[in-house]
Amino acid sequence: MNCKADVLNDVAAIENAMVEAAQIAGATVINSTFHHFSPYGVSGVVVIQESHLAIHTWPEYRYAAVDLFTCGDSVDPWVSFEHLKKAFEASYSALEMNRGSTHVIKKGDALKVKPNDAEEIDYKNGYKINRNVWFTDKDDNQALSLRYTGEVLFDERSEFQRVRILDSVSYGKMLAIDDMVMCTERDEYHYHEMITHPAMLAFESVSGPAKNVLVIGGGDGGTIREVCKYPGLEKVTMVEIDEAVVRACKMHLPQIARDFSNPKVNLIIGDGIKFISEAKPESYDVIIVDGSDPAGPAEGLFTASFYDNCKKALKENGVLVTQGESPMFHSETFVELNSCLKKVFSQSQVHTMLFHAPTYPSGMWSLQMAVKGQYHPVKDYKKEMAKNFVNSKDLKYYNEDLHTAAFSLPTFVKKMLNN
Ligand code: SPD
Repeated sequence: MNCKADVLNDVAAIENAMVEAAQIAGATVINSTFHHFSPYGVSGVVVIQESHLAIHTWPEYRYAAVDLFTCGDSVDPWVSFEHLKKAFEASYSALEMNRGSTHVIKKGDALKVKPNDAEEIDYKNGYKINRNVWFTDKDDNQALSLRYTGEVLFDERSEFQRVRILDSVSYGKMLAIDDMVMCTERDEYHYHEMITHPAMLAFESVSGPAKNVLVIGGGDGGTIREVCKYPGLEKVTMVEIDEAVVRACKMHLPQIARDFSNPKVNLIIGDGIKFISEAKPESYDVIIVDGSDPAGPAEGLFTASFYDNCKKALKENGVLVTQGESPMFHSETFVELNSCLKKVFSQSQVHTMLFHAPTYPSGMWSLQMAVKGQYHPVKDYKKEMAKNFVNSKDLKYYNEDLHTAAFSLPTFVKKMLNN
């Protein structure tokens, strides 16, 4: 009652508030659907693994009816209630009803009967049901969904973000930050090989082995794993803002996080933006910016001042590479980052690569490379050297031909970048 009328007519704000209400109460959100009625009113439901939250609003009466259904002890619906009270600036009346309590219902034999879609796994006294639970990485109009088993192996809200490791059905274990896929066991090598090897080998082609490398972000450890494959490497410093990411990946993604104990790795838990602003000039051969999408702590990794500092910290002929989002999904960020780098370096020193990332929205992902020197990462690269490296290290995505192919852009992408 007495809610803010504007909010009650704002379908996006209501959906956000309801999803947040579910999340902060500890629920696992499976899906949400919301509808705006003309001229006034919104109805919607958030399906959670533990049941559902539903709302109907009457903005003209400044009134909303909310049902918070939960199951089990892990979710406290009153936490959702408090959140919504604040979001709608509401006074209220509330009623709690307990239903389905185990003292009034009795477990029958049904669980022992194998349901049609059950997995052949004995789960306590019955069968574990193969649940239809999906993780969705989306913007307002597009999404990528991966089905997962419902197993949440790690779920922590750090000071910076929500860090989760989920068990996906087709892609193995997955690291998700907030609601975005960061990597999965099955396809992580696409990203980690491509963010590392073109830059390392472009540098090596003109200046000899990269000895001192800096990775900003990259908390899962996949990028340092690739960097550590170079015998000429002396030191790789990794600056990751969120220790929870490192901890989660060490625990649950050991194949990706396997090089944290490598003596060449210097792990710093701290702010990469601050670190680079204080870095010694001309100190790194290669800088790899392996951040997440530009929301939350990664936002500053998409700014001119950050790249200006990276440029200063690079040695002559040094190479910078940064994840550049998708031309299809985050078109604006993709274009802005490219143009920002061209301003900081110069038009001829910035090069765009594309590669296939099955578990990132749209599947087409970009990397931006900038060289601090007058050479070209394709024309001046030593293919034979790259081939020997690829064969000796048994890489799975990058190879000496792909080095060239990755810089060949589709016509629409060239046009987007005025190339
Ligand atoms: N939308 C996904 C962008 C992810 C970029 N970083 C991934 C981290 C993997 N090391």
